[in-house]
Amino acid sequence: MALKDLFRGRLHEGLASVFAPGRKREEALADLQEQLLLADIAMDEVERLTRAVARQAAGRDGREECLALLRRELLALLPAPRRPFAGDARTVVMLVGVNGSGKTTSAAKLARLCQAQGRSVMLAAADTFRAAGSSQLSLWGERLGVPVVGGDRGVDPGSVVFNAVQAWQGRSLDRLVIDTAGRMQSRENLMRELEKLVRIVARIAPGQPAETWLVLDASTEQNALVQAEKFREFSGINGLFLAKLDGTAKGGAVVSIAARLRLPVLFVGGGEGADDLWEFSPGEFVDALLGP
Ligand SMILES: Nc1nc2c(ncn2[C@@H]2O[C@H](COP(=O)(O)OP(=O)(O)OP(=O)(O)O)[C@@H](O)[C@H]2O)c(=O)[nH]1
Ligand SMILES: [Mg+2]
Repeated sequence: MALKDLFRGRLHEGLASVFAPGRKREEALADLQEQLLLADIAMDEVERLTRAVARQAAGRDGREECLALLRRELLALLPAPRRPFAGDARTVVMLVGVNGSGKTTSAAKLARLCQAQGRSVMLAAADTFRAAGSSQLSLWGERLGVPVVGGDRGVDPGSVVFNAVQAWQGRSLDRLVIDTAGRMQSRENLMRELEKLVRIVARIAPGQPAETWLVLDASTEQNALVQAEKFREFSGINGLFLAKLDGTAKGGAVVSIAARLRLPVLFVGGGEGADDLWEFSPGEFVDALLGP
């Protein structure tokens, strides 16, 4: 399944009338603004997009031409994509985020992807906060046949991370995916703990974690910016994992999030199964947003 089949924006329905031939310019632009807002793109980006289209669309009135303009402007808002798993560099990935955003499921999906790519992978269950935190990932590990390093509830997550990185190195595995406990970005002590986890990884494996991704729930992303700023401060995120895109018809919020954070969206989660993972492609995403 392609990304555009997972997520179907409704933008095209409204756009048909916006770009109808013979429409008054002001009316059309006001409509365009409304349609973009309905797609969940935030006001700042909507204004940028509308301004850009207005500027360039002067003198042109073809629907196709205006759509192409909008498509190009939407693409320009999204940071250039990156392919974190393209090479064969040994990589530690750390997943961080608020409670329930989809970290554990996403860790399993990434492990599955590594397997599909023929890479050896290990999972680290550094969520020792909740009783079920570690066992949830262990279950995934069993199902997928991927080794999991974990710890009982209440164990210092730092020690789990320490053991996991050592085991990963000792066994010369390609990738290690570390699942961390969900935490509110406003809880300073929990954020400090995350900072410590990153330091532990770096001490044992210099240069790692090469990837630290903020897992965002695509359907409840209102405060994604605040989240991202805090997580960036404490754990240096360099990419976004957008989970639960299947649960929203709106997806336009992705545009605002990625544009403002200047962080590339790397993967998209679209279901509760291990195979429900998509590599993010700005082009495909914008096509899905615009619709057929
Ligand atoms: N539909 C859908 N559900 C998802 C997706 N990713 C995760 N979920 C579901 O969302 C819920 C929370 O997912 P988890 O992976 O446990 O989230 P988490 O971030 O690890 O949660 P905490 O560890 O409690 O912070 C579960 O019911 C998952 O099955 C997705 O891409 N699509
Ligand atoms: Mg979890």
